[in-house]
Amino acid sequence: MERTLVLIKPDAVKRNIIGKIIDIYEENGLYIENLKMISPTRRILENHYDEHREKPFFEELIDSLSDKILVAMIIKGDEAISRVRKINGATDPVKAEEGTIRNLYAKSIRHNTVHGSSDLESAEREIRIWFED
Ligand code: IDP
Ligand code: MG
Repeated sequence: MERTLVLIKPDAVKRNIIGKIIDIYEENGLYIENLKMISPTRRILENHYDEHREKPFFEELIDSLSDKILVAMIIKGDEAISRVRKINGATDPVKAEEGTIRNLYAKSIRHNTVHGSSDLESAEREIRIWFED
């Protein structure tokens, strides 16, 4: 069993579709191991998105998420990391495959509804940030 960190971003919380999103993971045989709602500080978000510090969209990304309610979850299952990424779809919803969460629900590349860890090292790091710090 593998564990990954998933965020249901504020754009989805605001639109009242938390349940629809969680249902998609569960229908795909993945399990919610832990779940909480949280308004993250800039410090948490800057740590979470550390790899993007030099990107032009970094400040706006942090601003768009800080102090807004989102859902943080640990999702587990066989190959949970890559399966969640596939279920989420491409970062840019225009490029997201049909039936993926971002294809169904995301409004833009920035407000793209969900986050899923990209690999094992990131998953462990992100689970620590959101659930163990
Ligand atoms: P990912 O969420 O699919 O792993 P990343 O490239 O790691 O995508 O980017 C992290 C987050 O930063 C994205 O989910 C999205 O919210 C935002 N983002 C990525 N690229 C852009 C962009 O070109 N403009 C604005 N926001 C972006
Ligand atoms: Mg990423």
